Amino acid sequence: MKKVISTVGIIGVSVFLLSSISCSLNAEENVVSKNIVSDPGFEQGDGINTETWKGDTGCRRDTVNKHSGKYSAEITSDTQIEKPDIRWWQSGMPINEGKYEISLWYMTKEMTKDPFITFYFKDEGGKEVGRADPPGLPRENDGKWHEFKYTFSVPSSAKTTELLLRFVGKGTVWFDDISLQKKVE
Ligand SMILES: [Ca+2]
Repeated sequence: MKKVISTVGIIGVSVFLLSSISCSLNAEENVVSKNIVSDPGFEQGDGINTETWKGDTGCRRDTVNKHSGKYSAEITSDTQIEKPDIRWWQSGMPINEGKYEISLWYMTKEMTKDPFITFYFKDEGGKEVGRADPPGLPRENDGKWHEFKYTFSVPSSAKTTELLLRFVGKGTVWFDDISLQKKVE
């Protein structure tokens, strides 16, 4: 009797382990790479120009309104901005051919135009070989954090990408917790 129970026990444990393995494989099916954004939560340094992020005049790290950690990336203007726009940007993120998904958190207050983001793709020599222009981030102007997600394709000649977080119009936008990961086809 003891032997029967232990055999049943072993089979039960094996089935449980096999089903956990298949669950974790399914969970990782869509997103395979690690986040390629450095300092994705704007936590390193307190200025607008660090080794990872650069910012134009009008950018700052905010300690009051943030999605997580100590800081977020704020862009604000009390006059109407058209061209050039105001940008936070990060260059040199390693990338290769395939589909990528960006996810970021943003908050808007009194914005007159939707903030937006742009990707530039560059080859080994740093020459631009393409770009992706996701739709604008809907300006909710409700002082609450919203998640924005977008999937795009990267051309075969691209080796790095530059991400720009862009501001036009008037008001304030905050960005935080940015993730950029490769997806399985
Ligand atoms: Ca943060």
